Amino acid sequence: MAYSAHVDTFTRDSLPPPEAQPEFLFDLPELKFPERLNCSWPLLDQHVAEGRGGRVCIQAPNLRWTYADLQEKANRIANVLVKDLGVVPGNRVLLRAPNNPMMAACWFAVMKVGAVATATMPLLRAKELKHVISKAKVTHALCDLRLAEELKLAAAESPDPSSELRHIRWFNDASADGLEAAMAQHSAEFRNVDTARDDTCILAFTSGTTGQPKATMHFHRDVMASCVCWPPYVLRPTPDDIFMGTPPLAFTFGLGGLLLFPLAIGASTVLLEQGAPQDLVDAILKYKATILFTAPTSYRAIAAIAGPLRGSTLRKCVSAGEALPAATRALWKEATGIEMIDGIGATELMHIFISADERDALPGATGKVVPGYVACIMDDDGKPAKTGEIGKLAIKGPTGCRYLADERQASYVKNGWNYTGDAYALDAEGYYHYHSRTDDMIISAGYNIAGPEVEDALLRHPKVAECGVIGVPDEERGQVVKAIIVLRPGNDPTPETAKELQDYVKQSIAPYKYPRQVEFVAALPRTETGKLQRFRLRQHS
Ligand code: 3UK
Repeated sequence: MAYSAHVDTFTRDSLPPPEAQPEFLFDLPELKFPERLNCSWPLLDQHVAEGRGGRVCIQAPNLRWTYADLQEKANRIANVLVKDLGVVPGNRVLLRAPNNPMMAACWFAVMKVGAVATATMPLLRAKELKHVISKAKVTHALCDLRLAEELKLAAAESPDPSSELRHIRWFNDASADGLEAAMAQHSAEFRNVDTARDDTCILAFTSGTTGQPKATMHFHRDVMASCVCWPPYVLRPTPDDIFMGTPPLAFTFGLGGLLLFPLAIGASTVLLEQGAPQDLVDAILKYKATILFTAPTSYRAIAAIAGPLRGSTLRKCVSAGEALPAATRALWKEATGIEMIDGIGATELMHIFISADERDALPGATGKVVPGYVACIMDDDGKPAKTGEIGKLAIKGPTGCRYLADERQASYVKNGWNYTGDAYALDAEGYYHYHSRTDDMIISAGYNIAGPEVEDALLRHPKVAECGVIGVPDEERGQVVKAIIVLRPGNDPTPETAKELQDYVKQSIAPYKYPRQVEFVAALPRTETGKLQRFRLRQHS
């Protein structure tokens, strides 16, 4: 390990012991990072140093920053952090905002000062923020003024002495004590802290569909590893691409797709605070976006109004966060003519590790393992499963799971492999086929049934807008398949409609998989990252 720049050693002291960590692979030549690495340099400062400072970097409503502009803002904020707020390398700085340019500038400022960015989802409430603050021992916060309320509550309600949140600065704030006023008092120059490649720079919280959210730790080298694996080998963007999308920057899917990947190649990004379907279609046309990142349900919702996107500048559409039903892929292609790029990623692994580009896409499969990573499907004994056999997905690569002081490290990492919690099968061509989360497999009368397969069958019916399929307890069969369905406008939630949908499923997949129970609802419970919350469907069933 290179000597650390961290003065505050909290994250280093909270790393899982070496034997509990995954094995890391650095086989590709582009993964041989120098020992001293601050990711702000290759992502931002180097562009300016090499004469690309005038290129457009970030756009937002009524705003256009070049690389030099972003660097100047980040430098000023870095000076505020160090000189006004007393940040030392290794401190955890909480970041909280909708996706906007100041959030991006703050993120780079945290990298520059060698601190640890702890970004939080905009919708988190005081109770959840309190957990983040105490778990990460957050010392400082930079927060969009419009999201102040819950953070103020969380900070005030933390009499807990372990909570050390000492300094908060609000941004997008015109007042005399806001961050912008402080920035004006400081120099536009800042010398980046000389961090080690294995100094932690981000703490990313998992979405926590069950139990307390876990904090994953990523180093400067992990940030750069995510930029040199999936993007150049699968996405293949160019410096003229304009990136856009909906995932929050607090979610590593959004951080990569909407900030790191465009900047890694000197391209540009459009940061939008609102991601409703119509906002997105309008913004794609207005900013001439070429690459879109969002979740499968969002593609389904946009497809209905995506007509104007056909023949527009949009050329690549990335789907991640949950399984992409073949029905949704087909719907999007019909609406726009574009074949989607599916990819599975995880907060624990930073970004996407199995994926296929638009030329190699195989409907119903996620894709092949991304260069830099290796994958294995394991049977219940932890041995490689046979081709075609469903098992547990295990991954190794340049990034991997390091939970901050969490016993659950032992269930994610075993024998050096990262177990993502997904049931997959590998085919003879090297494509990985998603079945379900390992603990979501439905077992009914001895049959294993994967909810997403039944969902895909239902989604092909023109009356179905969205659906979730779960197993519910049943005396006779152990479990039976239940579908919770949102109908498209203009259709009636009647027993006849239920019967019609059940018959439709029986005709398209093995009849034993059809949903014996059907319930119609107005909306499905989802996380801020677009994931269906099956445990909530099960709770209310
Ligand atoms: C599921 C998928 C099937 C899967 C993420 C891209 O989703 C991300 O991270 P999370 O930690 O969740 C990880 C879990 O989500 N999943 C994600 N993508 C797919 N399942 N097909 C997919 N394409 O269960 C996985 O274990 O929230 C996604 C990049 C960065 C990310 N953090």
